[in-house]
Amino acid sequence: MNASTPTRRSLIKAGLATTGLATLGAPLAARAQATLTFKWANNIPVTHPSNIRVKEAADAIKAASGGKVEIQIFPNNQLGGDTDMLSQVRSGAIDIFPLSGLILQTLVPLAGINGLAFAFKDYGTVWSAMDGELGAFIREAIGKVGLHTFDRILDNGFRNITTSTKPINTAADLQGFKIRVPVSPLWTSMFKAFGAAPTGINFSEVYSALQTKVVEGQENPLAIIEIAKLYEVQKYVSMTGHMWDGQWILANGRRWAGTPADVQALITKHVTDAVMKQREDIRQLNLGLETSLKGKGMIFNTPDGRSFREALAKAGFYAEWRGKFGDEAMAKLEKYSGKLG
Ligand code: X2X
Repeated sequence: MNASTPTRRSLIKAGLATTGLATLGAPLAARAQATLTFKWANNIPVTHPSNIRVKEAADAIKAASGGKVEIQIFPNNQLGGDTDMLSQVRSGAIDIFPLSGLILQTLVPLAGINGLAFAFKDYGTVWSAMDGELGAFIREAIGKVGLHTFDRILDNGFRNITTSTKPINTAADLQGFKIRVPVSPLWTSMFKAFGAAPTGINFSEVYSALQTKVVEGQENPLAIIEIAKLYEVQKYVSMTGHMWDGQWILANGRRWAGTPADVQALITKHVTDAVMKQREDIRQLNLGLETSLKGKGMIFNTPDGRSFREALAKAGFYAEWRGKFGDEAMAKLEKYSGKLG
């Protein structure tokens, strides 16, 4: 990691040298500028639409810049688990890193707000909120900790509970249940409120934690259950749809600020295109995932959401988080979700 520091510094210098007015509007490829390399890292397998579309974006950016702008992708936790990658994107060891808002919550408390249980009834509402006022409000908070956020958030999906032992039909089935949750205050709080025994584990360790039965279950969107092969170590899928989760694409703030405006524009354009295609890919995938996972031996059930909402309300979950997020933020969320709790 250290060996790359001088390179990055000189790249930033090279970048700054081209930000002068004289170069504005000059075609990228024609410029005598050093190659700008960006390290993009994430936590999911290379076959996930997030990685497929970002690879396409990287190829398009490279072609459009005549090879001068290169995005190197490190998928599947190659550079560490989420908690570690978050430190790396802050320090500049990683340049760009998509991360769940709920995990980012350890740094930006507000970024977890979209994960409040049962806030969104469908994707229409999710995109209105996240591409609208709620998303803008969250991005503003992220900007304050020295991270740049691209406007459009990647879809991860509505999350469902899987287990190796039993289907979850009502909140009572979660009593004492050993479940993995991502490392995030909201996630831990939610499953404690259900009466479960949650453990915060980075995704890099989830497969082995399930395999060795350190935990009995976990929760994730169907696309992740399929692509990360969690069906090999889990039997039941309970379609709780208890929250929607997405990944903000974060960039190191200094690196981004030191990137010439036209390179920023080029990257932003292709990253935005990639996100919109990724969302559509997940939509398409979702049409066939239940059938596909059933074919791999998973057993599905669709619980009534009522007992889960009641358990949360009774445990004071909504009241607690309303207090933490504050009235202004809750008003922005509830504009889309309706009154919660
Ligand atoms: O860690 C998870 O469960 C995952 C893959 O869904 C996230 O990125 C939050």
